[in-house]
Amino acid sequence: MKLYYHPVSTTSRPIMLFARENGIDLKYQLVDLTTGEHMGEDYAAINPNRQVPVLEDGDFRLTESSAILKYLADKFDSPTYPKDLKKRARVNQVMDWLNSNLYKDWGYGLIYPQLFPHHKRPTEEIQAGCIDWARGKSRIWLEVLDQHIIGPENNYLCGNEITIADFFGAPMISLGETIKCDFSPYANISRWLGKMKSLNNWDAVNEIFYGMVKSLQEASFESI
Ligand SMILES: N[C@@H](CCC(=O)N[C@@H](CS)C(=O)NCC(=O)O)C(=O)O
Repeated sequence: MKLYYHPVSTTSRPIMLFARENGIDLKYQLVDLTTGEHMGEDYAAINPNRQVPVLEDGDFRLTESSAILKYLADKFDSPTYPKDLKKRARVNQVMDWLNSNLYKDWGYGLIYPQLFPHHKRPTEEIQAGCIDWARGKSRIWLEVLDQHIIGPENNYLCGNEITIADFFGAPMISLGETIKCDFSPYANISRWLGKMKSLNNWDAVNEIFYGMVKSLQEASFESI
C-alpha cells in the first residue's frame, strides 16, 4: 500500500502514526506541499481535491484521512475501531465531530490562514475577522472536547480504550502548537494529549512537524 503524504500535514500524521503503531507497512510517497506539487495536474489526477493524504491499495484509491483510518483499522482487524455497534458509532461520532466542527474553525479558520500564504484571506480586515471568528469558535470546541468528549473520567476520546478517533484527534490538536496555543486551561485535553505523545512512534512521526514548530518560535500569532 502507498500513502501520498506530507510529514507536517495534520491529516497525514494520523495515518503515519496509526500505521507505525500497528506495524502496517506503507510505502510513503512525499507530496511536497511547500512547492505546490499538490496543485499540479499530475497530483490532481490522483486526488482532484489537491490535498494529502491519499491511500492506494492496489487499484483502490482512497482520500479522506478519517476514511483511511477506518479502512486500515478494518483491513488489519484492529480493536481501535470496535465492531460493537454502539462503540463503533461513538468512534464515528467523535471523528465526524473533529472533522466537521473542530478542524474547520481550528485548522482552516484560525491556524492555516496565519501559517500559509495561500490560506491568508485577501485583505487585513477579512483576515482579522476570519481569525477572530475562528478563535471564538475554536474556544467553544476545545471546551466541548475538554469537558464533554474527554471529561475527567476518560483516558481517551471514546472511553478508556484508545481508538482511531485518538489517532485522528491528537495530531489535529497538536497543530495548535504551531501558533503557541496554551492547553493548560484544558486539563483533560492536556492529560489526553500527554498520553498520545507517549506512544512509541509519536516522536518519530512528528519530528518534522516539531521542526516546523521550532522554526516558528520567534513569530507572533493570534492564539487561543
Ligand atoms: N478532509 C481532508 C482534508 C485534507 C487536508 O486538509 N489536507 C491538507 C494538509 S493537512 C492539504 O493537503 N492542504 C493542501 C493545501 O493547503 O493547499 C482529509 O481529512 O483528508
